Amino acid sequence: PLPRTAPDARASFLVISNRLPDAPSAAAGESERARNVGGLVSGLAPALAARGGVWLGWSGGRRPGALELAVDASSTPARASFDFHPEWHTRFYNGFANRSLWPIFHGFPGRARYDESEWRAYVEVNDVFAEMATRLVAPGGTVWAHDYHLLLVAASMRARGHSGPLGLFLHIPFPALDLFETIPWSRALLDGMLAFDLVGFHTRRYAQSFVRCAEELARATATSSGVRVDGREVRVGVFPLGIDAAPFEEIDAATEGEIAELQAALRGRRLVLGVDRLDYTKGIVERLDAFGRMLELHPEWRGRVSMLQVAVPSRADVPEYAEQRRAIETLVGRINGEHGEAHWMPVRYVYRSYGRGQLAALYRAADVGYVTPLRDGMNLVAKEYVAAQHPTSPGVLLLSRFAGAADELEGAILTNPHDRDGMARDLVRALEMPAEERIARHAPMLERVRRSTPEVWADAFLHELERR
Ligand code: ADQ
Repeated sequence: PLPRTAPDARASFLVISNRLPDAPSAAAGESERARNVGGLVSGLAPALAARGGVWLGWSGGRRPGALELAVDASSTPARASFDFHPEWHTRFYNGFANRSLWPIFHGFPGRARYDESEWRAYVEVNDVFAEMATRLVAPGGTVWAHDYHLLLVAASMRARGHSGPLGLFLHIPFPALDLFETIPWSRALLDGMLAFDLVGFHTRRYAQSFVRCAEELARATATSSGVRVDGREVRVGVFPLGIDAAPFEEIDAATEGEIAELQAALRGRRLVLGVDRLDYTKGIVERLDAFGRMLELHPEWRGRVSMLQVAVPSRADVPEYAEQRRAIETLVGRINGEHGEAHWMPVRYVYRSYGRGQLAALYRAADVGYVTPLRDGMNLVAKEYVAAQHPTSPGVLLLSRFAGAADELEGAILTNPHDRDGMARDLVRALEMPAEERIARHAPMLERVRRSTPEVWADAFLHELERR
């Protein structure tokens, strides 16, 4: 642990996220969280290195008893972590964060449930993060917190005397006022967010919802840069996160081999691909259902197209996720049973994670990137699919209107995942799109994806956060 008495040893820059980017997985099926922040690491690494910053997060371990801060200064970036009390894993992480905030922020009031003891755990864990953070960072240092797990850390850090800039980036959507105010502790959450100096979102719409909630619930006044509340300025900004395109563009020999094998297995059939964490927000059930509907409406496509759905295990100890998994498995069985032939399976489904090279191979081999979340903060899979296409024979991105990425990827076919027949029609349109149109749609998207790297994103956020 860092000595509390040596302020000089404290960092001038601190990143906080619930999980450390490469923390060992806490429970079977949780390693995907680690992967997800992969983009974040590459975005933040340069800033962390340049400033000698530290990344603070939960270690992934669970242990009752005393809280200890473990600092590993030898890793790059330097890391600091602590173990959760076992109750926090249930109440804070699986509880308030994933069964209250996650569903309501994604617009699923029917799935959100509220429990006082979970809320108390959320407040407590945010307080613990704030205490650890205050020990690690100089009082005037810059702090950047990530995501819905940490909405209350700024208020708690201020109370502990932190005076430097505090920023929050929310990786998921921010809901409309009518939904937000159904949370029993909406006002406390909002006040917590308003204690930051800068709050960043992926899209304008989320930023606008936040400003609207602040106006309505906290009597804030909208300004050109955010809101004014209790005599303070809180800046609100839009910072769409991107990906490092290069690893998806450069197909190496091993990946070439994977593509060849896949193509041999397809035997000339077209491939429609879905890749997601197994989560009800991703619309996997609706997507499969629309694929089945397409085969009914357009029997000419039977035997000529296959769908592959790759689902990464996620939050498997939360009941809604286990139930979602069963729903997907049942539906895959039904579609294959109803439409399949001895020589042709309409849907292949795999429940596992893939390495980046393998993902790149799948993306490149797919004629249609079928990315149809019901609601998604951004959705990086859509961008990875674009990056992995061959510029002279690209596939088609069929993208949900309700993914943040829809604001940027204008060459995609935008679809409504709640409209089964509409989505089935859009699938056929994607499958039948002539090469010329595919190229014309893909080229500007690729340009955009290449330019909008995680590093550009991190620089923009930090520049705004530290602007006086
Ligand atoms: P996620 O909901 O996890 O992230 P997403 O943006 O799609 O969603 O990122 C998923 C990442 O996991 C991608 O990099 C993808 O390659 C990887 N992945 C998915 N399936 C995989 C598989 N089978 N094997 C291996 N890797 C797989 C949250 C928000 C998003 C937001 C991101 C970043 O919900 O909306 O885009 O944070 O801010």
